[in-house]
Amino acid sequence: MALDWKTLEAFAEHLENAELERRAITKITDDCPDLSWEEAYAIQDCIRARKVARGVRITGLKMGLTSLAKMTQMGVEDPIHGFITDYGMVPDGGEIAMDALIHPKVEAEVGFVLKRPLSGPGVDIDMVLAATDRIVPAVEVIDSRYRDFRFDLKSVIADNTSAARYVVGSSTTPFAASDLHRLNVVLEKNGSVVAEGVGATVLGHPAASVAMLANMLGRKGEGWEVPAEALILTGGITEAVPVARGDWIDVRYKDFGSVSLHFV
Ligand code: OOG
Ligand code: MG
Repeated sequence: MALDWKTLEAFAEHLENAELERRAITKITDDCPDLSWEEAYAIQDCIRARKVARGVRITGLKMGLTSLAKMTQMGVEDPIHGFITDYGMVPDGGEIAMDALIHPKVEAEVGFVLKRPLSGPGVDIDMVLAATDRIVPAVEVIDSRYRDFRFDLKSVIADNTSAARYVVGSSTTPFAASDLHRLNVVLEKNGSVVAEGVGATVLGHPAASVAMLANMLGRKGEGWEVPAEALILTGGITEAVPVARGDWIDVRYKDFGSVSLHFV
């Protein structure tokens, strides 16, 4: 790595302050055009360490940009991963304060909880399904710290993949994890359908996203794995939909469950 720890830490502080002070900033690669993938993830790891040092609990991991719709929307080509926190968790039907966010968007996702950890290389869909404890309908609220959500892949990795809030829904019907590629999802804003999608949009099958995460973490090195008992968000099935104060979001997952939230 060309950048020393002091510089990486300074970028992490800059990005985390933007989150905490709800301030949009210019992308990291404007200041540092030669940033490497390793350095981008190292900045994300610094942000994580800063939060953990203040007592924040890491509740899970997330994949991002796993669907063609999202890759096209953001103009990027590869999936990325980040982490989610205890303070990001909002109960189903709960309120999300606009005051604490910059320019939030919502996306329908599927969450996995594993019963045993997985680490690559060589993890495939079948291994993920065999290690799955349960699946849950979930909505992610992303909130890029970059002005107008304008970033490149390395900048968004450093910014913990725009992670902000998430809601886990109630599952009304036991849905087979192996059938998730057939899951139909409808996202409504204030009673009107604004986005629709099917599970296969996520790398062909949402379990493939968990497999890819395990393989990416395996490459990262010793001790990195998809943990058991944590929530793993597999990436947006729908494109991300901007929200404003007063909006009600309802996401219906056919034969699976639903999630609702209110922006106040
Ligand atoms: C990056 C985060 C993408 C997803 O599910 O695709 C993401 C962004 O679009 O700001 O969370
Ligand atoms: Mg997401």
